[in-house]
Amino acid sequence: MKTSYPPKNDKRALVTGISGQDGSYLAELLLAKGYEVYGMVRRSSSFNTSRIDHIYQDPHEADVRLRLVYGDQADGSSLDQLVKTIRPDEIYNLGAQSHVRVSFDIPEYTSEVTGLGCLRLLEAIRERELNCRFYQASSSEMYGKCVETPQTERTPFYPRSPYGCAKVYAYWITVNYRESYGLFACNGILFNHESPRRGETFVTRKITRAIAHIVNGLQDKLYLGNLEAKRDWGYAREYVEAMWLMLQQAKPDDYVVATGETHSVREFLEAAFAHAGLDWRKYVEIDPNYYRPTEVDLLVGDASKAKKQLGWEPKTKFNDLVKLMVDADMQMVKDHLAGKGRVAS
Ligand code: NAP
Ligand code: F7E
Repeated sequence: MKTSYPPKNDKRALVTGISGQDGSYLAELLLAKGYEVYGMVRRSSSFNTSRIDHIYQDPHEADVRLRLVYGDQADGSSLDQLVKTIRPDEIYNLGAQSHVRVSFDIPEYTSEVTGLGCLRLLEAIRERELNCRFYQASSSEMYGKCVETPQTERTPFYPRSPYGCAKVYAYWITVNYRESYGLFACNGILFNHESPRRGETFVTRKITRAIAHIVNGLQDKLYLGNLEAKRDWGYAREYVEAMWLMLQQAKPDDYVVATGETHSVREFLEAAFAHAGLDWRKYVEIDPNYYRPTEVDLLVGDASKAKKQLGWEPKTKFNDLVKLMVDADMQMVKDHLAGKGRVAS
């Protein structure tokens, strides 16, 4: 399909994790700003680009703005080659094994990809003496067993999972390369952010997708773990704007990105089932397999620094996020049953 984009702005961005939730929204944002975008994908036995198929361009088109390139966070040589050949002005490191529960099952792999993957990119930038701005996708999971509430950029970390530990490593190595070598490297400490493109095994999407299946007679029960955990849930489309803003500042820095509100999984369930006119108690059962060896009980972020310095503020409130996710899953199931595929907005 032929696609037209706004005038080029002469900037090249490399996005790892482009096939993920955030990568797809960030790619849309960068393309709309006139960037040439290189998206790193890993080889898979089945297609793994459904979130970006709607912006994919045939590499033979004139004026190609989005190119997909192969690489892997575990393969330093591939990352180095990409940095060397593309010579990006900005790198957004979003690639990760990002599932907290799964990180207990594959801790070594998670550390390799989510932790060391960041170091490999920083080393490639340093070795190639590239004048490039770097964004690291840091996470509120680093606060884990929180030592203060709300969490700010100054709150000490206390990670509670192999994923959280890997993100703490990536956070500090990003700070270290900024301080040691003067790299323009930033950490965005993003609290949970969701959307219709959220992976199907994260709790919000698992719930909204199940509701659409239940309403359409495709599923009877929804099995969940801990309903009491509280999260600060925002809308992913808005959070990628904060990533971009961090790399446009005069100086590199670290920022919390959050809504400042916290809600339990139970509250999400209630709101989502109510929006579909259902009582969640009739459908939900607890399966202890979804419990984690160590849980993060409560997260709530203070994003005042991002507001003050980046001019960034969240717009979508909790109830609206719940509704937009339920509505999108309802529509997706409807389209699926009608034999039509569609990308979530
Ligand atoms: P996601 O949907 O799980 O996407 C992760 C991306 O990383 C996918 O494109 C995935 O590729 C890619 N990836 C996984 N393993 C890789 C490997 N070995 N080599 C190269 N790429 C690999 O995650 P997300 O929600 O968009 O989050 C983006 C980033 O922000 C992640 O680093 C995550 O840890 C972090 N983060 C997320 C949140 C949140 O609430 N969403 C909050 C804070 C931080 P496939 O598509 O092939 O699997
Ligand atoms: O769990 C509870 C679970 O997997 C949220 C990632 O993007 O955000 C995400 O990590 C809560 C936890 O997200 C189920 O125990 C109950 O307390 O949706 P989640 P997460 O662990 O907060 C952070 C910021 C990241 O950086 C991560 O990459 O929900 N929960 N029942 C469940 N969770 C799941 N997945 N499945 C359940 O059935």
